[in-house]
Amino acid sequence: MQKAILSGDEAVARAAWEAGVSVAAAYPGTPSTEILENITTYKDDIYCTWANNEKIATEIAIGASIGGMRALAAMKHVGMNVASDPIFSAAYTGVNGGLVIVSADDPGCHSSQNEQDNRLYAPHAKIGMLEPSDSQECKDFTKAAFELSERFDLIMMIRMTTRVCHSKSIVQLDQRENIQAKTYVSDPQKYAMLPVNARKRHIAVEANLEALKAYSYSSDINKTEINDTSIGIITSGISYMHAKEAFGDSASYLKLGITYPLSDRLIIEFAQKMKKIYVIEEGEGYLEEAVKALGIDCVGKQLLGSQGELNAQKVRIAFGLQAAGEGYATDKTAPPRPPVLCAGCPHRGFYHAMGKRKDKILAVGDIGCYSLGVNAPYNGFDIAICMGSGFSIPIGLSKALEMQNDTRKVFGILGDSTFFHSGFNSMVDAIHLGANVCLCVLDNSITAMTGHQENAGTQKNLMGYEVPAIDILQMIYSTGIDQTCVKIVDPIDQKAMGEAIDQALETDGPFVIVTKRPCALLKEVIKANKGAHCTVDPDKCVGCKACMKIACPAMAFEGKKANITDEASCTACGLCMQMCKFDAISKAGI
Ligand SMILES: Cc1ncc(C[n+]2csc(CCOP(=O)(O)OP(=O)(O)O)c2C)c(N)n1
Repeated sequence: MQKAILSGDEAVARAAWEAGVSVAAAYPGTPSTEILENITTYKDDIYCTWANNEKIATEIAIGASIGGMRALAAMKHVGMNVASDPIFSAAYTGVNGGLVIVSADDPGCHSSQNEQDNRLYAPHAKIGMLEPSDSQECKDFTKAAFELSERFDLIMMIRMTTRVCHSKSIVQLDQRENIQAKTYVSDPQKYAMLPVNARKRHIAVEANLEALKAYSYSSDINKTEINDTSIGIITSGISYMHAKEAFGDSASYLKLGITYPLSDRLIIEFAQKMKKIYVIEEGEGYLEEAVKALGIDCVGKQLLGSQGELNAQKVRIAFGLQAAGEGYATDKTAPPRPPVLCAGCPHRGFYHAMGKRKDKILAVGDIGCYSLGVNAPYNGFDIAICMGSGFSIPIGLSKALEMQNDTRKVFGILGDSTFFHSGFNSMVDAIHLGANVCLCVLDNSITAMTGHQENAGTQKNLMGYEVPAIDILQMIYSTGIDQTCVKIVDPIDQKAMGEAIDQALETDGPFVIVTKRPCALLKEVIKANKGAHCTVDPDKCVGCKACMKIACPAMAFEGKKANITDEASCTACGLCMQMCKFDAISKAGI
């Protein structure tokens, strides 16, 4: 049998193909992004697409499922908040073709605005949940999830975490199953969630969950390992790996693969064989609360806490085992390296121009590469909560300032992908309400932060086909905003950028700035810039450090002079040239 070394995300993609999935949709988000990117490998068999947001991705998958095909939607944990509206109601309808939602959680907030534990969604939304621990399980559980979804008429969730998504391990490969499409039969009582139908479907989903719970007792997706019975560990997902690494064979394990609904019987029978029970889990005390609710005495969260990622060392320390030494320790510490905007990043020009007018502005950011503008030297904004809120928080904030006679103008900042995700909805309200705000769309023609995914503004889709790019400007004009209050600028051009911001500051009411310049790391941009870089004439440089204020990582100050120390990453954007009053910087290699 063929084997491959796959990441968890790649294994889920493979599972989708092997399970006969026909439609897959997602909005990118670390650590889930690679699932859809890898599903494109199978684009001859699976129609796969980025959606504008997670709610839409989920609804595309729901549509395909109702239409009789197996379908998958993938998202990062916070994406599930966006998708929760359709998930909670489609949970009542159940499925036709199997429907699987993948939630990739980010304990430790490596690349997220929070570290919510999405296991809590499963009981709340009334969907089944499986938690793989490694890549083989990612494949096996995802395939099983499609079967369980159809067998029990439930939406199934695969709940992963960063280490499961991104670690690689050996996976056995199988062939694609030949899954027959299920003919769509009109059935509004099942699929039209009006109150009269929803009440009945609520009864149905509870019964279906009970049936899955009964199945869970004897399912081999849950595993019991009996070793020494003085300690019994109840665990799931990546936490199983950490527990096993810390305790080895000195404890027994109940490794739960089906973590909703939990099999009470399985937990009770395991606990009865053990002297004491530890619950080892990352994040919230989800399993622990369920175990305690069965009247079983156990320890877990009081020792492990709920913040950050778990690892074997944390487990050892929490449970009083001998800490492993050398393998984990080093006597060197790396200097702190906060993430910076790349050399040539168009967002740098925007933040520099805005920074010069900072006393007149209170800015709200959003989630994207431009989030890095929060750091010094830009200190570009004070507030950032979630995708899209960069254009709606300013509505309330500007009112609050107005009520306190604070004359600063509130700026909202978000990117093209975030604009399509949910930013446009907020813009419509801001303009409709006549809010005294300046809304800035930093359009770099790609979803950069998550690794250059296409979005509705790009001319290619996920499968690589040509598609019409949706024009952001036409969308903005469609709100009916006075067109003299919309400025499109190249953010590197500091004169134009400054003038646009000044005009926004002089305008009472809504103003929109669209900065348009592609991400410096786009393949086409790199190709077009090949060999081009800036250079500093040391004879003209007076060492005033004015050019250092833009904090470009291609530049450094050496021997009392500025220098382009990293010519390879310099894109010759020319922002530094505009900072120099002594004409010491010029472009070369063009
Ligand atoms: C609800 C939600 N979904 C997905 C993400 C992951 N994510 C963070 S930034 C980002 C894309 C930002 O792209 P864009 O707005 O175009 O800005 P850029 O990074 O290109 O500057 C995504 C998808 C998230 N943080 N929250």
